[in-house]
Amino acid sequence: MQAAVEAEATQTAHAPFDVERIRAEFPILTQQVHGKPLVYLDNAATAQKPQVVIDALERYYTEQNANIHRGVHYLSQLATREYEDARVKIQRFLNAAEAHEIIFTRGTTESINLVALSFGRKFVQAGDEIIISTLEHHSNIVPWQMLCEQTGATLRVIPINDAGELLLDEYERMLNPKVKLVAVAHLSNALGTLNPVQRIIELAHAQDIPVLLDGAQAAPHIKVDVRELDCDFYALSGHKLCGPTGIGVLYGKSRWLEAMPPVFGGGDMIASVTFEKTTYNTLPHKLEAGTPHIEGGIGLGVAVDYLTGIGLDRIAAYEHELLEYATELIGSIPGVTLVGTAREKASVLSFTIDNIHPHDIGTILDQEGIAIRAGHHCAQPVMKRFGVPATARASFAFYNTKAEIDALAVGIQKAIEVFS
Ligand code: C6P
Repeated sequence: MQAAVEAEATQTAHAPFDVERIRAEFPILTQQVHGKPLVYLDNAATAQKPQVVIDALERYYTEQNANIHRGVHYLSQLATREYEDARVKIQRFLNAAEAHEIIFTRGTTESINLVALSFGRKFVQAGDEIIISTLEHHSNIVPWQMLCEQTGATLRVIPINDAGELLLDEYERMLNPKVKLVAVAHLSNALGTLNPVQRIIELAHAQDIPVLLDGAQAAPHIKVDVRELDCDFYALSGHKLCGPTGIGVLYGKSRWLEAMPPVFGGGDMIASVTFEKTTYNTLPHKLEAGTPHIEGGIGLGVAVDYLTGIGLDRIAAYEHELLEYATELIGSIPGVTLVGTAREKASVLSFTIDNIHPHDIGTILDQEGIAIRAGHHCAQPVMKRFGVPATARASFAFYNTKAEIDALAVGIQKAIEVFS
């Protein structure tokens, strides 16, 4: 099956990118909203689902539903196999060395909290330091703040320039033996900055400091190879990868995951339990207590195979074209200011318009059937850095088109007219 997925990817690698064919695989995209064709440009919040993923969920409940890792009966074994096969699909998607390095979680937020609670409990103490950056989503700020409050460690923040790029020299100066972890976004959700994560990791590893990448935004848009990156942890959310909600992944190198204590106790994570002493299961189960999101894991496996079938490199190239087109078109509308103009960007166009609150922009665009996000994007420190309370954010996926970006430009002009 995997060979078939990879063979298809190789075959399609040189074919033209047929966006209409791809769009036909996403039933939701044919909808009308407020009497207008839906233009879905809120992909950084969550991606739409192709029919194959929807079918997998239906198939699970009509043909496979059972609890896993517990039953000797047919359905339990079937569901277990499907779930564990999905883990292997995700292992391949990220090029992890071992399937047990893929821990299923509820999403990026839980993945990062798991590292903060488990790695943090074991390896972080008073006087230590954790490094994050100004760009982070609250999910990669608050867990570390909580850890620092509990342990007496200090949170240090890499500054950014006016384009929204990390100041690497400052980062290099911040590294020292007290730093126990560097945790940064691979791709910023608020600005679209693609961070130089390879360099960030090299610099940290030169001082034996592990690195966690928040891959919530990057994983759907660029090929992620955790072994090539050599990151220690990688967190992602299934729902942003065309998979179901409520499922995500923490990738961790075996040596860290083996050393980390479980955070949640319960079924599946134990080897044996007596009232005197409990011993824990092996990876990945040690870190996955209780009945998991079985159909979510299976659906995510189907989703990553679907993306591999199209080819992440082709997705990245096509989306790059869309972003360049949108940057040029929207950025040249008088009154529009782009927020986040890094040299390396992907998928996200954040902007403000003179004298119009981003929520009003979002509401007017919604009347045109156009879905964008308006607000602080769960990244309030980024907004503060740019001196704005909020931005409007259009975020692109491989099923979007230039015609949809044209519709966005027309909608923005309309908003400007309404408020002028
Ligand atoms: N950003 C956005 O609209 P969860 O909610 O756990 O699936 O993902 C959290 C998260 C973590 N890191 C980054 C970089 C993110 O972008 C997100 C989710 C969405 O930008 C919803 S706030």
